[in-house]
Amino acid sequence: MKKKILVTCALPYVNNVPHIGNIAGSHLPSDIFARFCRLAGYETVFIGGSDEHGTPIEVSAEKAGVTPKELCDKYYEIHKGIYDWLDISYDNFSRTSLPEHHKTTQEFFKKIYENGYISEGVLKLPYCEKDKRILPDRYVEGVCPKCGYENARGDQCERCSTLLNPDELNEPRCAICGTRPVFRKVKHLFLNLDKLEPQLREWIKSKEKLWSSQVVNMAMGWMGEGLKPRCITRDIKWGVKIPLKGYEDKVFYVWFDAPIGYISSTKEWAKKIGKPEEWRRFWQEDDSFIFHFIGKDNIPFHTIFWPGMLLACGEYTLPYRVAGLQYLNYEGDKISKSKGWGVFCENLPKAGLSSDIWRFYLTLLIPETNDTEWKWKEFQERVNKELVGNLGNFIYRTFSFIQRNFESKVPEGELEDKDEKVIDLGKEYAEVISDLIWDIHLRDGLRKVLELSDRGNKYFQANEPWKAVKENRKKAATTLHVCANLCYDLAVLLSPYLPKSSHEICRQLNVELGDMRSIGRRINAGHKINEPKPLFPKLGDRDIEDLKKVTSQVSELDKLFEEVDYQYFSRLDLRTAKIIKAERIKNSDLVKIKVDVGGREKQLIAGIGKHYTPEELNGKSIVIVNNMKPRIIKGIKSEAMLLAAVTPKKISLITTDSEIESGSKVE
Ligand code: B3M
Ligand code: ZN
Repeated sequence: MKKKILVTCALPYVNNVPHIGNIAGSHLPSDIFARFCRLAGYETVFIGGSDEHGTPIEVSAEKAGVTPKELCDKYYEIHKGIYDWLDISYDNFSRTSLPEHHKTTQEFFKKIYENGYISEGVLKLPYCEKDKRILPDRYVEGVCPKCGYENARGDQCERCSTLLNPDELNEPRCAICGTRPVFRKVKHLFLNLDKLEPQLREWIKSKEKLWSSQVVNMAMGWMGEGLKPRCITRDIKWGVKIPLKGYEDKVFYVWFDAPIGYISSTKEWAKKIGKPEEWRRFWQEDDSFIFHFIGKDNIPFHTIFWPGMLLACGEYTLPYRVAGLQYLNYEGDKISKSKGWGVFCENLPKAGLSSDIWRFYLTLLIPETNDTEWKWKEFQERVNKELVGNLGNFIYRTFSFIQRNFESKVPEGELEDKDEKVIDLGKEYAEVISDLIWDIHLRDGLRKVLELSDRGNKYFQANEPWKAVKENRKKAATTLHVCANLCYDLAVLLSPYLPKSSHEICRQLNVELGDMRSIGRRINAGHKINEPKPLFPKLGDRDIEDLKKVTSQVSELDKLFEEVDYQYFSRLDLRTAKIIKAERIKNSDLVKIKVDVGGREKQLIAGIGKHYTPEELNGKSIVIVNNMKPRIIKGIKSEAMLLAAVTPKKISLITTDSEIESGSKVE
């Protein structure tokens, strides 16, 4: 029977633009793995989506002055665009804000509740008397009770990864104002991890050989202290509502609903392909393999909390493997948006290189066992040496030799033992590479592909077909017959890693890309190939300098959410202005407004026609941006911009509180 595989990638919070660390740390490895599973002929579904709830989203939205929904709508598109550009082959990329997910979460909860794994308890919650609010976990900082780290957050210690409750922190302080919070008693719901402990312990033990030691150790370490009930509700508004009386104004803790997102996204996929029940085959049948790809800080959630939820619910298959990845750093330091330190993905399309080139180096940097580091020097060397000098060279020299000397037809030749050995290397490597990828040694898999190409090059070199073609044409024909076949095998083996290049090799070779089983003597004598073209560009020092500049730019998108200093603010020339004349622009919501700014007349166009009639506007004292670059709107010049408070339904002009000369500075 065909293996059934469900691959998931940690659902990113959509409150910023992803950087290369996010790609190498989850999206790319899960994509390579999913592509491999499809190639191996397994039934494969690759699931992802955005994590749109919780404090991280609320905090970012608050900072940006938008609603969580607005923030997520914007960033969801950006995230999706980047993953598409990088050929991350999600079968479905969902959102946890969708109704399907809310429903799935609530049903999941009800089942756990019926099964007796939920209890009610009273929490002492941190309340900041200065800020007058209950502080979300992340808004409390203090000393980690386990490792003594001084800046541990109320939900998790970043240094030792221990999951925490805010009241467990020593010397707690409010992250906003620094004062010591007081603790208030509030009713909440808890998942009884304590009851699940024996089952969880046994389950983790059964994974000891399969999982990497980091993952097992982290899970066991956390287990070691004994499991306590964990709170799954929060006193905030943005999130999945709790279907239980008395809890109407709370929502689920984000880590309760987020992993259920894997299930809801699979459901959405099933609907999309027109087989709405198909998701059950992956989630509710014992013979499916569920692979979670996640960053190391998410390990406890995926090895204890999530499986605990699944066990409590009793209706779903538990994960088969949890692949916990470490971090990718950049040139000796942590990647940092605010410092402009890193490669930021929104810039990649501008950089002019194929996505495969980025995928190539990032694959070599997948932090499978240790943190890894992006180095431009190494990027250049690897691309030039491996992609251009090794792989690209082998493919190009093979195809162009066939074009020049055999009229673009793969020659027949006569294979001797030594040639047979080489032509069968594809099959041999396919086995080795498959085992490596299945064990999630993805980097080694790619190294093996490159090694195969290197052996191809050496074979070509040793047989000197450029000489043989004059002296012993049969021999040259044999060499090229073997090499053409290796090129095809390479294209197949390369396809989980560099999908575009793999297709390009097949296009030049004039064959369809097949799956693993098509490897080995696929190309027959007489097969006509297309015009050869080099696959990869060689990167000079100048190129690297340019790439560095382009890719480290922090986009306007993120700048929007940055704090500004006074100097920045003072570049705006804000002034009061008196409306002299307002006039509706035909067939639009625009109004043409003439204002007086301290004796000077200016004209501006504003989209407020739905909310104000020209008559209402006349005579008002408003605030404008006086040094706006003039723009032409509907053929009319607009020399300033007026300020207004805006919601999706309403617009209200900013006016002055008392009579004041027009043209007064607004500060
Ligand atoms: N959004 C945390 C993170 O992005 C979280 C993962 C959810 S996976 C279900 O690191
Ligand atoms: Zn700690």
